[in-house]
Amino acid sequence: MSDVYPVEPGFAAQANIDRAAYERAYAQALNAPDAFWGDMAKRLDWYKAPTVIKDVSYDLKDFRIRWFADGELNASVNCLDRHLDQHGDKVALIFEPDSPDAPAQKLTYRELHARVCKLANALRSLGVGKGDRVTIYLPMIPEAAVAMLACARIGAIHMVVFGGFAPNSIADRVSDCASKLIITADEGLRGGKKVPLKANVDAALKLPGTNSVETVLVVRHTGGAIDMQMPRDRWFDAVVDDQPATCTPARMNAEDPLFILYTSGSTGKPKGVLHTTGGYLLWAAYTHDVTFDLKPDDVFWCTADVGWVTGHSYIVYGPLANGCTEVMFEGVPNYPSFSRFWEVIDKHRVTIFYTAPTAIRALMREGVEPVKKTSRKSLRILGSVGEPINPEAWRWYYENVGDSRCPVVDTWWQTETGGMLITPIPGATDLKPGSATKPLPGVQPALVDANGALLDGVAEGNLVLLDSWPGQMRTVYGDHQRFIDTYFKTYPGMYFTGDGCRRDEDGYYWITGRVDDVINVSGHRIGTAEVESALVAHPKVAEAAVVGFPHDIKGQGIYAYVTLVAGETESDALRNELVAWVRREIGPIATPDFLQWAPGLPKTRSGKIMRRILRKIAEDAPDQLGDTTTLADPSVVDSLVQNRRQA
Ligand code: 6R9
Repeated sequence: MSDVYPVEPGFAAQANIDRAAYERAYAQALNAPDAFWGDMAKRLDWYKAPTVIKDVSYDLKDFRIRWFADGELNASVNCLDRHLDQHGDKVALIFEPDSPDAPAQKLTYRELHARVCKLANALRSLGVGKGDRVTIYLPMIPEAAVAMLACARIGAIHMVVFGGFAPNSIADRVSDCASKLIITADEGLRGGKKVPLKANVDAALKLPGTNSVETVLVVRHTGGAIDMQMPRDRWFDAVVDDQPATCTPARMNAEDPLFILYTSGSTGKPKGVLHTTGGYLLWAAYTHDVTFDLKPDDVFWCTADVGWVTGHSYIVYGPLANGCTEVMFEGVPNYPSFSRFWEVIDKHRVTIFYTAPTAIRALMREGVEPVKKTSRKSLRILGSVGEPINPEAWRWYYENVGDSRCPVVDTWWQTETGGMLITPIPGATDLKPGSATKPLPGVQPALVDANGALLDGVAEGNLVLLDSWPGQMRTVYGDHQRFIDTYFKTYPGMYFTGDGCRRDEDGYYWITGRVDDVINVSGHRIGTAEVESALVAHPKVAEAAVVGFPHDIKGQGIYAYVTLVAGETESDALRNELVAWVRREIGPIATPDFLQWAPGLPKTRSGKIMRRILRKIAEDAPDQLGDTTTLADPSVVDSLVQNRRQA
C-alpha cells in the first residue's frame, strides 16, 4: 500500500479544475474528440479557424496523424501579439543570470514582441524563409526564446541544440536537417564556468556535411575573445538592433512544421522529432494551464534548459501562449550555494516551480538547512519531470520545499509527445508519491505484454497509447519510415512509448523506466548505441557495450564495457583517455561513469551481445545473471563479474 495525499479542500475550492470537471473533460475528449478539441482550439488565435479537427489513423495501411488540418495560425502571434492590447506591459520573462550579483532583467510582452520582430526581420534579410532550418545553440538567455519565436514568426523551422553538446553532435544535427543559419553566443556561463559555444560551432562547421550553413549569428554575451570568420560570422547586435520593431508574421498551416528537436533512441543516430504548429502549440498551452492550475498572477519557473523539450514546451510555447510571467534562469542549482533555487524563488516570488528529480536528489543530499533559511511562502505548486521520482525524494520536496502546502505534480511525457500526458491535476487528483497518476483528457494509456496483448486492471507491462492527441510528433525529419518503424510497428495500432509501467488498484500509473536501450541520465536520454559508436571510433577500441546502472543522484549512470584491439594494454591512463574521448565526441552529458575492461563480451552463438547480463553485472547483482548457458563462451562472464564496479 502506498500512501495517498488527498486534494486539500481549500486547494480544490480555488482550483480551475476539480475532480468532477476532470472526469467530465476526460469523458468528452474520449467520446466526442472533434467537439472537445474543436472547442479547445478556441484558446488559440487563428487566421482561419479549423473545421477539420482530428484526422488520425494508426492503421499502417492508411497511416496519418493530422490535427486542425485546415486551420491557419502563427505561433509567435499566439505567444506575443495577441497579449499586447490587454497585457502589453505585463512581464513575460524575468531573466535571472548565472551570478546572483548580476542584475535580473525583466522583459514585458511588448518588449519581447519588439525583440522577436527585429530578429525575424534580420533573419528574412539574411535570406531565411518559410521551411528553412535554423540551428539555435545558445545559453539560457532571453535570446534563446527570442530566436525560437523569431523563427516561428517567419515560418522557419528551429532546431535547438543543447549547449552541453560537443562539436560532433552539433555537426550531426546540422547536417541531418541541412540548416542554413546558426544562432549562437560567444560563450555560455554556468556555475561561474565558461562554455565555449562559438568555438564549438567553429569546430562543428569544419566537419563534413555542414556546408549548408551560410551564416552564423553571434550574440555577445560574456564578451570573451572568439574568432569571427567574415563574411560567414555576423554579430547579432550589428544585424538585429536597427531592424524595424514590427514584422508581418507568416501565415502557417496548422500542420506546417514548427520545430525539429533531436532525441536519442535505441538504435543509430538521434532522431529529428518533428512537431507541427497548431496541435503542438495547443497542447503546450492547454497542459501548462491545466496541470499547473494557472492563474493570471502566477510567476512560473521551469528550470529546464531550452535545449530539451521541457524548455520548448514549458519555457517558451506554453507559458507565453498563456500570457504568463515566468523566470528564465541561466545558472545551476548549486552555484554559488545550494540555496540558489530557493533564493531565486523568494527574489522573484515564484508561485509554480517545475524541476527534475535529479536536481531534487542532489539538493536533498545537502540536508534541509540550505532550504530552511529561505521563505518560499510564494510557492503554491511544485512539479517534477524527466524521470521517475523516487518516493523519498518526492516527500522531501513536498515537505521541505513546499512546507507540506503545495501539491507535487509528477508529469510523465516525452520529446515525442510534445507535452504532458500522464500527470496529476492539482485540484482534481489525489497524489501518491512516485506515481504520475492519471492521464490528461485526450490521452488513452494502456499496458501490453511482450506479445502486445492488452492487460486489464492491476498490471505491469509496456506503456502504449491507443490514440492520438494534438501534441503528438508527426514524423522523424527526413525519415518517415523510421517514425513508423520506431513507434507503430512493435504493437500494431498503438503508439509505443519505450517505457515500462505498472497500474495499481486505483488505476494510477507508475512509470518504471525505459525498456529499450535508452539510458536516462539526470533526465536526459542517451542511446547506448551512441556511446558505443563513440567508443569504437577510438583507434585502440575493438568493441564496446554500454548499459545503464542505478545512480543515487543521476537516476541512471553510464556503464561501459570496453574490449581493446589486440596488442593494446589496459591502463588507468587509457581509461581516462577513453572517458574524455566520449565526452569530446558527444558532450559532457554522455561521460561514462564507469569503464570496465572486458577481455570478452557475453554473446549468444549468433553474436548478439547479451545486455541483460551486462546490466546485472553493472547493477552489482552477479547472483541474478540468469541463464548463461546459451552464451558462446560462458567463461567471459566470470572475469567480468570479478572486476565489476562494487555498489
Ligand atoms: C519530458 C522528457 C522521455 C523519457 C520517458 C521516460 C522519462 C519523463 C517522467 C519520466 C517517469 C516522469 N520520463 N518524465 N519517467 N516519470 N514524470 O523528459 O522528455 O527527454 O524525451 O524523455 O523520460 O522514460 O520516456 P524526454
